[in-house]
Amino acid sequence: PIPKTQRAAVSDDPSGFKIKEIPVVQPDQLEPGRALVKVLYSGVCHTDLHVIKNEWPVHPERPCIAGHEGSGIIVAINDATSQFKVGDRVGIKWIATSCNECDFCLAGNEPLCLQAKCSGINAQGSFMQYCPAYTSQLTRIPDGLDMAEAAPILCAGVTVWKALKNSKARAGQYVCIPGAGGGLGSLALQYARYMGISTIAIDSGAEKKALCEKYGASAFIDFKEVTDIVSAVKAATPDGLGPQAAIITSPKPEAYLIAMEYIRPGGTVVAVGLPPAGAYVKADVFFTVLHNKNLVSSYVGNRLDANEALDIVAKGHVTCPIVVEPFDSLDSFYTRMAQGTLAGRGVIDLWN
Ligand code: 8ID
Ligand code: ZN
Repeated sequence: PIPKTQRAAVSDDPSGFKIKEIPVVQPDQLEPGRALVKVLYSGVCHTDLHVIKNEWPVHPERPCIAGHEGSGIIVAINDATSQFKVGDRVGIKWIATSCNECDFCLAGNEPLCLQAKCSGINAQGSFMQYCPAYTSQLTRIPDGLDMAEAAPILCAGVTVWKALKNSKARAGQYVCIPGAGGGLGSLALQYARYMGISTIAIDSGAEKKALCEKYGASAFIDFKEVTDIVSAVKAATPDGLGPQAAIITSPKPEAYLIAMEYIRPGGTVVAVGLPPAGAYVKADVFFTVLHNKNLVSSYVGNRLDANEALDIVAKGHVTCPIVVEPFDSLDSFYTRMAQGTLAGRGVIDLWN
């Protein structure tokens, strides 16, 4: 039976959020194109922290419920044309819905759809026990994949998988990952390894160093200890010319000031981390041209990217470095993330 009320992390104003008892949308109240998803686990992305702290130029429609790395089970559905049915294991992503008919959607670039809604911004996210999710962007979770491990793949995993593809780096080459000990970064190290790409990790502290080395990083550069990071990154490649690409997964602007300098001639910097407004990428124009360097960006991924990212985890090529704690730990996860003391990805258990 579906209960009348549920626990949800509701943000009424920019001061933060409270875990409250709120009504559950009942099956007969579900709007067309929606599925009621019983959320089991939700990853805690740094994006939710930026939004909660109100430090982005995009602000949520409050009251809002954040969370965009949800894994759960469909308990009701109001969509006769959907491939999904009650009982299916599904994921809730950052892109909550898209029109799937505009030029962007048709080209597989749903994140650019003008009708797209984002979980926690203008659609309810996964920090609630029963989410009335749009069916248009639900993701199927492969059989046998642990639901807690699946959760972070819905944002962190798909994002870095797509970013690595956008980097054009190939097997045998090197990629530098600033933020390598965090949620996105620790997955990026592993997707890169799966692609046959060597990694250079940048982050800070012994715990993150150990995590990065466990995931195959060929070098770890501590950004709080090393003063000349540019030289250290270049020196970590066999010929000293620098890595083919950098996937910037750091939420701080500093990482964007040096990446164009340390990538290899012909290489590519992929902007992924989203520091507060006012951060800039620094690129010396003369050497950007003479060394033919590229700057691209990567914004989550499409439905196929999500399926691929999950499939790679389901097959055991990537493991999700999760720290699972009860729903009440959400605030504490934010604190640890803000302090930079959380290695891997925090995941909340909505039912504990
Ligand atoms: O689609 C996208 N582009 C997308 C998708 C999902 C998330 C972008 N993001 C953005 C988030 O909004 C956030 O800005 O990616 C960034 C990283 O998200 P995350 O992985 O969820 O954050 P985290 O788990 O806190 O990890 C960040 C790591 O960066 C390190 C920290 O120590 C932490 O381990 N770090 C910091 I803070 N400053 C650094 C620096 N200067 C740094 N690492 C290297 N250099
Ligand atoms: Zn995210």
